[in-house]
Amino acid sequence: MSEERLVLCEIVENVAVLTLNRPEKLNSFTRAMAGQLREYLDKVVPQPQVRAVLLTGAGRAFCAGQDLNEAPTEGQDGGQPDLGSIVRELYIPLVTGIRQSEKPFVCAVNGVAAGAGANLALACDIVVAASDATFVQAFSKIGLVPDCGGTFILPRLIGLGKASAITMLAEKVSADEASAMGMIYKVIEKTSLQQQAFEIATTLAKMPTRALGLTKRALNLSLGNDLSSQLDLEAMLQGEAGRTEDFKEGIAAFKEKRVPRFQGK
Ligand code: T3D
Repeated sequence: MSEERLVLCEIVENVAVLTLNRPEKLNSFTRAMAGQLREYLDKVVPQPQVRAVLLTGAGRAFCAGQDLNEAPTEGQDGGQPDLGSIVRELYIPLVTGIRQSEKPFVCAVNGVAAGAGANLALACDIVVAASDATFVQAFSKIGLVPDCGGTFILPRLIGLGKASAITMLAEKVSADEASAMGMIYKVIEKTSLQQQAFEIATTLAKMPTRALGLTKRALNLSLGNDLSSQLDLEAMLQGEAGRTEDFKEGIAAFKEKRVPRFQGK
């Protein structure tokens, strides 16, 4: 990993706190920054001590998407650029890393989230935003299409009509509007965003991690399943959850009328 810490990572109370850290460029993604985030997703998040992840940004923005100074307008041979290969190499691993991780991800959107930055936030399981944060599907303004799963998740979160409008018009959507249309979980007063987002993450980190992971798997697969397949999947996952230590602890705590002490096993 390079010397410059473009993404900060610390583990606090079983929460991996990942902070995008190029505040002077609104945490826009360079190749190096995407690489560092990917390394944390691959190497830190799977560690057993990590039972939840909090993703946020340093400074006044969450993330302004691709660093446009690094976006090629021509190929290495002077021909056409291949943005598809950049998306495959840099961004697809980040979104799949978040969605396929069986750890819960909280995103604290601390300011503007634009382009790939907006859709990376929406790939997280629980998205909270500061009262002055905004979401911009900025792609159409520069002649591009939404990536990072925006065309997948947005119609599912807010419906085709609103998804069409915000991706085509590329207008700023306020945190309140995003919450009202179901794009995010909730809006939090700016001054308490980080504390409240961390509280959500630590709450998740104390819960039965395996059950949360299996819940995430079920929700992911529901997006492509019919009811019958989903009911079968739930039965299969319930079987798996029922074999965890945390299930035994949950039942014991219920019977003993005490707070459960889940170990994430
Ligand atoms: O390789 C590929 O290109 C394919 C992958 C594409 C994925 C994508 O994410 S495409 C979408 C890329 N993102 C954008 O188009 C957003 C561009 N930025 C903006 O529209 C605005 O900056 C914001 C709406 C995000 C915020 O506006 P505002 O007024 O709050 O801030 P600002 O003054 O525009 O920006 C502050 C600084 O950040 C400024 O630098 P300076 O002049 O102070 O030195 C600005 O240039 C810089 N900055 C903002 N966004 C980016 C950026 N620098 C590089 N890349 C950016 N994306």
